[in-house]
Amino acid sequence: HTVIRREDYAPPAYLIDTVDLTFDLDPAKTRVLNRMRVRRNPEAPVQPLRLDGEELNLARVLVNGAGTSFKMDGGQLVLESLPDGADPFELEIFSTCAPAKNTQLMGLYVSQGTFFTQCEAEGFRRITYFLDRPDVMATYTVTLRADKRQYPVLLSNGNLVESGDLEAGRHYAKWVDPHRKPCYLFALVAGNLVHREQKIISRSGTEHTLQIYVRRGDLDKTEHAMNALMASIAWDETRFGLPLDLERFMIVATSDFNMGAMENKGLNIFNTKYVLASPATATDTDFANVESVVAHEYFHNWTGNRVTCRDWFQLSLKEGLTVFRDQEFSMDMAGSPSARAVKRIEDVRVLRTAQFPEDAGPMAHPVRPDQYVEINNFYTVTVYEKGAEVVRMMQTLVGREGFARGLKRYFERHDGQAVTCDDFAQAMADANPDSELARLLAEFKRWYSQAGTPRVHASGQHDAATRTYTLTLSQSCPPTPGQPVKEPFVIPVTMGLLGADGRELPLQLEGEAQHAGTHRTLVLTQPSQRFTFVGIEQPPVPSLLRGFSAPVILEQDDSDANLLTLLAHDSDPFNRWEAAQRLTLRRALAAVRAPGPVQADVLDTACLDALRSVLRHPELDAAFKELVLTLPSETYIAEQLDEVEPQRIHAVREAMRSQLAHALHEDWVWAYEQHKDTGAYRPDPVNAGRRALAGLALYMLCLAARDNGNPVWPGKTYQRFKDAGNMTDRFQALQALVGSGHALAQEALQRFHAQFQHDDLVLDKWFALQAGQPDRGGHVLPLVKQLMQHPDFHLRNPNRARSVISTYCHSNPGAFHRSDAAGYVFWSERVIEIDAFNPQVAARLARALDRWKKLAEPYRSAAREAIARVAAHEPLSNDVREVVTRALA
Ligand code: B3K
Ligand code: ZN
Repeated sequence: HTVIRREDYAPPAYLIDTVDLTFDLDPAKTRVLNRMRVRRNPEAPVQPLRLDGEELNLARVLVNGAGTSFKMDGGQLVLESLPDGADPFELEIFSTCAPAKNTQLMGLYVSQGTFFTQCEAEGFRRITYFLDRPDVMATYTVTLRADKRQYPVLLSNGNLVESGDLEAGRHYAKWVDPHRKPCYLFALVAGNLVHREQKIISRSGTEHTLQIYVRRGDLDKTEHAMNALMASIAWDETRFGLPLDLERFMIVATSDFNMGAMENKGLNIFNTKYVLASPATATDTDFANVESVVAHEYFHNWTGNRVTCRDWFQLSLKEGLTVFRDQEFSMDMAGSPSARAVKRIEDVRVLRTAQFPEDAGPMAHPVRPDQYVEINNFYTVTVYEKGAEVVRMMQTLVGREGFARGLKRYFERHDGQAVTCDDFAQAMADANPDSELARLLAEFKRWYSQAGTPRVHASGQHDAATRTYTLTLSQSCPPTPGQPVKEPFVIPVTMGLLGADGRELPLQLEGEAQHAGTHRTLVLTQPSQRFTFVGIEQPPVPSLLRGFSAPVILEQDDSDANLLTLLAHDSDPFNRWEAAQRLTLRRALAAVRAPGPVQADVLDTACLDALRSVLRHPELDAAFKELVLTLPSETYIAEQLDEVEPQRIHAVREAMRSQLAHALHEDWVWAYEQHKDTGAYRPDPVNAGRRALAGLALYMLCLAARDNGNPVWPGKTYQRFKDAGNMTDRFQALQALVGSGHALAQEALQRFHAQFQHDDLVLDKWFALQAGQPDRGGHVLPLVKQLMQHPDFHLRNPNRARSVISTYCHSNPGAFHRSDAAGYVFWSERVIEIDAFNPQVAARLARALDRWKKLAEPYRSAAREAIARVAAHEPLSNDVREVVTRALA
């Protein structure tokens, strides 16, 4: 398999100005007529035209209406004798494909009788021969022809210009997309769908039609997505002055989709999971996800579609930036500072539990990778979430207004172009010439080129005689594959200093004429730097990396007393939460490292008291309390250790949970009673936070009941499960019963299945809850195998496969890492089985053993063996091969 390198980028030999596609849709054999206006690229040397194609049957190639000679080379269609000169010529290609046989869900495929497409990154070549690369931008005219009864709705990008009946019960629709676009943004949908419609008038006074297409029966679950879409449109206009540039904007939902959603121009295609939501079937988390994914895809309309990527190495240009934008949108929607902080904490949790491990493992790559075998493997948390952090640091360095200026400059310069991450950073810097970003641009861009999570070590020294406090910050970054040595990063460290009484101190650096308030950003650029604050009477409590101002690991050996002060008083809610995480993490690590069996008293009284005061705090929001009272995850604990014993980590965390459940019993009762009623269901952050805290309380009460055999709380929980007025309350109750292993869980699970067996998305939750439950003596793996035999289990449906298999392999370390290696054997069998029909889903699953080198024996050897078994299997997709090869390297 070939390695594609960023440094090998060359402009395309030809340009395609217009594409006129005609589809005769038929699941078994779809005929595609592709007529393009093509011309030589004056910027490229003269060379043959090589068109990409995959699993196509080629019938005819005409140049300016006449037959031409061509050859095939490794799937590419090569045309050597094309007209000389700069004049455009017409290239017509006729081919067929088989959508019903397309199990990869890339290109044109059929899901439950409806045609869908997925073209990003390289799926368009599975529809027709083309220059399948993002820097070839064309305008598209698309004619769809299909049986009218089976496929009454025919959609493509842009505007509908014509439609009508044809003979033999067929009909047609013709769509014209006025915007030039790369082919990865092409889409079509044909099927029997219904839609919700909304007309809106934008600030400039133009009317737009918004539509959401779903299967009959799902229409009542589209209101939330429509509201999210309208809110996104309004937000992008207000915050960044970016209007909707389409008369018509459509979202279509499908239940067979490899990922979350796709930003095709004017015709977004979504996994049903991120469109459909009703109080009875979706949880608060689902509602929040729908809102943020709708927003994300909508924001791509500017960041991705109007300005796109020159090549796929620049993926973070659109993804990092668009994730940043959807995060900011969700924070602005959340409203209060505390609700914003909750969103920030959730995002940082994802970064730390998914991206940090990636950055420390065999798949580590820079935000802008240098090479890949299969681009689909690089739609990663690094490109997305770390990429968003890089954009966020730019905003920190230039300020909120400076950032909006930079974005404006970016569009002024690059609208309609396919550009690079350098172009984005340059526009940001040029629009803010006096900023730290402009001054340090070359060094800052190391965030794009160097992989690995930097470590920042902080130590402070108070000098009573001079009333100064000197903070020393040092940075280092471990080697990653292909990058043994790193240059220093530009690290914005937002911080404050607290007095022992919790009051914020004025921050004045040596040499400064006056203090700059109690909150500021230090910029670390060297391997080590000292910052001396003056006028500091007493040893202060440092609050560093506020709001998680950089994606780094902060090493700070400050006292428990300092952490308790921060937890009680820090004005930065992120660091307040962080203090609790560090306190409990410290104790977890001590218990994991201690010799002998895991002790029951992992948490000490001081720690429990501190957590109790947060839970009982009169002013803090419920959502925030829930986050503070949630212990660091097993994955996060594992990342802190050089050698990982998953069973022991699981046991320690369970011991801590059980301690929390017992020691705070009265407080959990109080919390449950205070927060259990949220009235008529609304998915806003305040109500969702109350439900989250009530849910955690119920879980804790069931855990305590498990140990003391008291049936009262499990009984109440079962009652709540039955009577719940919304899915959040119902599912939390079910989780509490299943998670605490109570006998009532079986009954509840059966009842839940009977009630929701016709709702795929709810069934996914039902499967996932069981596959993700805490292991008791190894019972989860046999259960997972049993679930795969369930009549409602469908391996080929990505959502369903993930709900059981990925949940078990990725999200249940205590059950997956078995000393008999049976979890790994199961994993290898599933990777191979799924790879045979859907390489993208298989490759994601293949990453569950990324961190095998950290495992203690016997896990480590068993994991290596399992990976080697996958690697040795023939045939294997490029996708899975790349993942396992890198894992074994
Ligand atoms: N751009 C798509 C992801 C496509 C993934 C292709 N393997 C969704 C998104 O990031 O918005
Ligand atoms: Zn995206």
